[in-house]
Amino acid sequence: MADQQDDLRALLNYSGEPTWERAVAKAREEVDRLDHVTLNIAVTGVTGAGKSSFVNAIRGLQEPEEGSAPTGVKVTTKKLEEYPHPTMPNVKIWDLPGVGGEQFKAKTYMKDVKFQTYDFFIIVSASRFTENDIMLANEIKKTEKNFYFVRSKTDNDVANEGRKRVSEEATLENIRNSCEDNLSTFGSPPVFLITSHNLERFDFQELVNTLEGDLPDHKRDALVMSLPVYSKECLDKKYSEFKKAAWAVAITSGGIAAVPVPGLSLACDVAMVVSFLTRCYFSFGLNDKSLEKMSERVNKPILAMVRESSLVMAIAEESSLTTKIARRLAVAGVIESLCILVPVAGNIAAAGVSFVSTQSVLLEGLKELYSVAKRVIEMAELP
Ligand SMILES: Nc1nc2c(ncn2[C@@H]2O[C@H](COP(=O)(O)OP(=O)(O)OP(=O)(O)O)[C@@H](O)[C@H]2O)c(=O)[nH]1
Ligand SMILES: [Mg+2]
Repeated sequence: MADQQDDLRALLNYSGEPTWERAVAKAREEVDRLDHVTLNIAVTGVTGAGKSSFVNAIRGLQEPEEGSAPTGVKVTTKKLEEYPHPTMPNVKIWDLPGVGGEQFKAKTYMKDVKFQTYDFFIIVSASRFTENDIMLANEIKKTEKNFYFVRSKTDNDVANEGRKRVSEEATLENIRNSCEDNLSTFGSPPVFLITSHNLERFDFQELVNTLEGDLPDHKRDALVMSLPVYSKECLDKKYSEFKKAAWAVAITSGGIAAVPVPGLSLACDVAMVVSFLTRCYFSFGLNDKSLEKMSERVNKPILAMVRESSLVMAIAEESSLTTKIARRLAVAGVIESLCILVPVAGNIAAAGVSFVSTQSVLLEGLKELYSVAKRVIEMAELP
């Protein structure tokens, strides 16, 4: 009885709601949002600006990987292409041709690309922003959507100037000044200097911080969860988003919201726990594909190290069948390893302790995945 009281108190506390019913309703809403929130990012700019490379970079893909946008030195993006995120299909990045081509005239551009679809626009340039870019920014402004100027290929400039013994700081300063001049008729908005080959360099984090500040809460969560892991700061943000969501998943999982049923021994509970941790696993970049890429990039055997975690291994076995199937296949093996990880999970028998216990399983599982992901970042020597 005392346990049930504690449980209820904890549940109300996490939800911030005064009653059980309202807490459960809010939890369902949060979980639903986690599953269904959409985010549509439009990337535009002149031919060769680096749009497709940027689209790939923010989806954590590299050409010629399956699902990546084709890039190259000849004109490759002629029509608008939709690229769903590889593990979060509701997050879509749209590779749009720049204004000024045969099919995309400035006057009708916004209508032609169905501007209502997008949450915001990224205008990419590899050098100066053109008249067309500025015209486009003006058109976007009229629709009250947000847009951001991104200067790509900064790595090339730093390397080229470096050969002339110009420091990185001086080069970045020069590019920034020249972009500001270039956009002076537009009130010199901020320009984010990036390289699609290494998101951890230059202003990419600044861009993400700015987007986060401008997006509504649920869209911001989708952005944070979907970005590839390129730095410890980025991983920490993801960890804190997932931690924030754990209470809602714990309430919604299985019987707690309905009739009293045994906690983790029930398939639906298990399915939700597996599904939540599988989502974290992908978001933290712990899946084989991401790790292989990382290992190759830094030339270190990261994959082998990560496989020392029994939880990661258990999820890896399930998730090879995709998250959706893992959700249905609440295989006991995964939960066994969770139980080893979290002793309390083994004791879940009564519905009365279900919330606190399920939540602690989620949080402990999450912590384990986070600590493995953090070791990956350290090993890869990312900032
Ligand atoms: N060094 C460097 N090269 C880049 C970067 N972004 C793109 N590139 C290269 O620039 C070329 C053009 O890049 P794309 O991403 O295909 O450019 P795009 O804007 O999609 O081009 P179109 O589809 O033809 O309009 C490719 O060879 C890329 O590898 C970058 O940040 N740094
Ligand atoms: Mg392209």
